[in-house]
Amino acid sequence: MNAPKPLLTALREARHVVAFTGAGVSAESGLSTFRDAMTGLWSRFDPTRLATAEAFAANPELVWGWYEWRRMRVRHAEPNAAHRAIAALEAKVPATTLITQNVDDLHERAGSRSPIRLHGSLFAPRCFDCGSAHGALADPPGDFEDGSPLAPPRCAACGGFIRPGVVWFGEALPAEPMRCAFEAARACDVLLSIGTSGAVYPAADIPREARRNGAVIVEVNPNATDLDDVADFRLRGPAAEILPTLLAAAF
Ligand code: BJW
Ligand code: ZN
Repeated sequence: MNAPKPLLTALREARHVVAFTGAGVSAESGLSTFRDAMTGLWSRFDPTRLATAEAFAANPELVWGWYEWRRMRVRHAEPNAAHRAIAALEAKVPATTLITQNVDDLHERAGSRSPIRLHGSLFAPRCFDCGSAHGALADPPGDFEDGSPLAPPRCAACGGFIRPGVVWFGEALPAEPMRCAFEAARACDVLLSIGTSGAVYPAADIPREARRNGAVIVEVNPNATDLDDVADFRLRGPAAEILPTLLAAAF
């Protein structure tokens, strides 16, 4: 990839950079995205129909089993060159803010300091009824098969079911991360939108807010997205190839 010169200049002159990431940044670590084709046992399920409080209330074992399967996949995945390039960018440009929609921990494992998490984490379970935080999860039993239903643990405080600490459809995003994310969007000179379809709101408003405030928007994605219209530069390709090349050329 030959990065356009004006893009390299914008990156070099930027005082504040935002990296805004979605599931595509973890695709090359072997983790499934949401809106690309799903494979395997769970291909017959629509993830959006598992990612709601109503789905959990109706069938906690089904939803908990799906999230435990995903948590296990993340535990066995490794950060890729895109996660590492973002961590290296934080080292080069201290005023870099990483905002992620992802619920995996690959940014942290690549060395990113403290990503702003908009959609929670697979590793922060809490009570469905009273909200109490639950401790670290034990691995599922040895006979747990990928995708099979699994009874959620019970809350030590009230006996309610423990749920995944993620943000489901219809739920509010966490207030403080949202405030910090929009503040960074308004302050940045360059926003890199990496591996996201831009289909889910309010997160997808972050690049739009940055654009309205004069930032240069750079999209890194092999495919067209709902954010194409706000991007000044559209770099088509896998993040693990494009990002290291781009950042090495810029810095
Ligand atoms: C690569 C690659 C490679 C592949 N390299 N790239 C305004 C308009 C319309 C609807 C709404 C609206 N505002 C709110 C809504 C409703 C709803 C919503 O947005 N619906 C839309 C789908 C229409 N939003 C909500 O419900 C939100 N809550 C809310 O609005 O609350 C209001 C409220 C206020 C006050 C009180 C109460 C309520 C919550 C949204 C929560 C989203 N949660 C999920 C699940 C998290 C848990 C889990 O992981 O299971 O978050 S949904 C899912 O989508 C997940 C992701 O973070 C999110 C974004 O997906 P992402 O990351 O973009 O993935 P994909 O698959 O879409 O895209 C992957 C991209 O990667 C693709 O472009 C590929 O091309 C690319 N790619 N390989 C680089 N190698
Ligand atoms: Zn409880």
